[in-house]
Amino acid sequence: MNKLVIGNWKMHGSPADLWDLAHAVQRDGLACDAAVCVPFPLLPAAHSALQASPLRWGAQDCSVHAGGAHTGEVSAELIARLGARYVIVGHSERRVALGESDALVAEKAHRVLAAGMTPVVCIGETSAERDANETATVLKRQLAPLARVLGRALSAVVLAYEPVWSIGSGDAAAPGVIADTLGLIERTLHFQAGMHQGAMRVLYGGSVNPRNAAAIMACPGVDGVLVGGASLHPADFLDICRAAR
Ligand code: G2H
Repeated sequence: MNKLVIGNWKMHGSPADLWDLAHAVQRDGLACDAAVCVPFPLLPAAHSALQASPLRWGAQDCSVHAGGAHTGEVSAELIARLGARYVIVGHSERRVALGESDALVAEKAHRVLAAGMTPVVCIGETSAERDANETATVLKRQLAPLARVLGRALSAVVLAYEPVWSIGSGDAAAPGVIADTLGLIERTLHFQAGMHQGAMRVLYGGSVNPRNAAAIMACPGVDGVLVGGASLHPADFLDICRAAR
């Protein structure tokens, strides 16, 4: 399976930035499967700029509700109508700032799948949890509702392991730490959901850049990367995609 590189623009970007990226992809081509997840108001611009491009697009969250009287919410169905293929759910910035629970994240992943898109489910431990040897406990707790809510559909999810201590820090986790933790995730998925190795795509996220991307993507179990800051610069994003080869 091709590696998958997903950009998470967070609360950044503009229609002009999307067109710049589209032109860079048209000029250089894409060396792997890739997508960019943009703020909601940029989804129509992503549709315009990328519809003829191999680069896919997506959102960074969705409502847990399918529709109805939920002021300010955006349903997975509405996102899908704008051509999106991916929706990030459970990013730690939302878990921490908005108190999103493991159960809520699993329900959102279910909504994304029901709307015909791929959920990119983020999991990961804080530095305090790692220091306290609680990484395994935290990851098992985060994964359990996913297995329960999604059942067999779990294999259609893209999982993103993003250690919270690495996000936006400039310090990506060391390849050995990534490989060990992905091994732990794989064993947990086998125990909780009977999943076999390679049954779902697992990405690493946290301070990925053009210099460390090749080493990270060479780690056992890494099927690609979720990229924040470096995805805002087309040249860096495409260099990371090239590192996927
Ligand atoms: C982690 C990552 C993208 P960054 O949040 O999801 O961001 O690459 O800036 O650490």
